[in-house]
Formats: sequence, structure tokens, C-alpha cells
Amino acid sequence: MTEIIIHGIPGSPYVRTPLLVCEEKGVSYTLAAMAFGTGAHKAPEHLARHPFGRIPAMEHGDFRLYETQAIARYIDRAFDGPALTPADPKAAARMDQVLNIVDWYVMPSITSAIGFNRVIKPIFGMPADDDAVAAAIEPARTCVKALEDILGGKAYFAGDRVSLADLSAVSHLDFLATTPEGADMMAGSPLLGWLERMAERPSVAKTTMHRMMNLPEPAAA
Ligand SMILES: N[C@@H](CCC(=O)N[C@@H](CS)C(=O)NCC(=O)O)C(=O)O
Repeated sequence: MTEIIIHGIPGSPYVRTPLLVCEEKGVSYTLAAMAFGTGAHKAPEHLARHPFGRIPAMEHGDFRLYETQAIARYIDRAFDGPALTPADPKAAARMDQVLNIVDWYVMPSITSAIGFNRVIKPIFGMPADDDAVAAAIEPARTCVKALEDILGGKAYFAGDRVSLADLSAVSHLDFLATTPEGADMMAGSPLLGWLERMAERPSVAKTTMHRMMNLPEPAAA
């Protein structure tokens, strides 16, 4: 069977999602790792895979694909293993809704502002942009509340089984409570129980940002 190749920087939330999908499906893959801060994702070799110069990009034989949602859905559809998309149209719509919330609202506030400044930059000794973090607090709170509302009393976002929604959201949220701002907005949140459930999954434990970067796991703030 032709192996999936994921190009990207180890520890990147968007790169983690297709790795989680492969792990959950039992699909073997190779992470073609790029080093952080080298600009490798803007080099011509990568721009040939991804004209927008972002990560991840996938290769499966001669089939090349970029955009995380497309990659995740392709791996889910193309391989045997547990279905990661609910059959029920309403549950599938909830999954789609969470995938879009992550892309449009979680990414700029929680991932790019809070996560990058509070988690990634300290690892590389870079100064945090506290103004960017401050500006992200309210949009991030809206994300947390919206995701809490969708989760409701369910075990996972789209029902009682893990779906692409959970694998996408955990990639962007699992470091949030380790930041002071995130710990404050997550205090008492039902998302903490969901994160604990997700953390017990071998796929999630194997692909944490710190593990992918060969760093010790941080304690909660
Ligand atoms: N819409 C893209 C977004 C991917 C994305 O923004 N990835 C980040 C890494 S987590 C990236 O490539 N950042 C580098 C940059 O913006 O130059 C997707 O879903 O794959």
C-alpha cells in the first residue's frame, strides 16, 4: 500500500490533524519534517506542493493535496478503519461546523495569537507580543463558549464517537489551558472533560506538540 506522506513542521497544530487521522484509522504515514524558522515552507520545493506556502501538504503516491480539512476527509474516505465522519446528516453537520469554527475563529485567536505567543515563542526564546494576546482574549472566549455549546452533554462534538471535529479541535486547543489566559477562560469549562477524554487516546498522546518537538510536556497553568 502506498504510504501517506505529510509535509510539515512537527508540533504545528494544522500538521497534527492529519497525523491524528492516520493514527485513528491505523494508516501508516511518514512525516516529512521541516525545521521551524527556516522558511522551508516558502521554498520553491514546498510551493510546488502548496502554492500558499503553508503546512501541511500531503502526498499519496502521485496524488498531492493541501488544506487540512481536505487531507483529513481524504484519509477518512480512502482508507479502512473507523469512520471519522458520522453517517447521520445532523451529526455530520455539527462536525463540519466545528471544523469551520477551528479554521475561521480558533486559528486567529487561540492558535496564532495565544498559542504562538505563549507556547511556541518561549520555546524558541522569542519575545511574546502581549498586545496580540490581549486582543485575542475576547475572540478566544467566544470560541470556547461556542465549542462548549456544541459539545453540550455529548462525549464528542458530533456525538458519542470521535470525529474529524474532535481531531481538528484538539490539535488547536490542547495547549490552551497551559497558558495563563487559557487557564482563566477554561476554568470550569466542560471542554476540560472533553480534553481529558481526548488525551487518553493513544493518537493524541503520541502527537502532542511537545512530544513532536522532543520537549518535556508542560504542566497546566
Ligand atoms: N487553511 C490551511 C491553513 C494552514 C496553516 O495556516 N498552517 C500554518 C501552520 S499551523 C502555517 O502554514 N503557517 C505558516 C505561515 O502562515 O507562513 C489549512 O487548513 O491547511
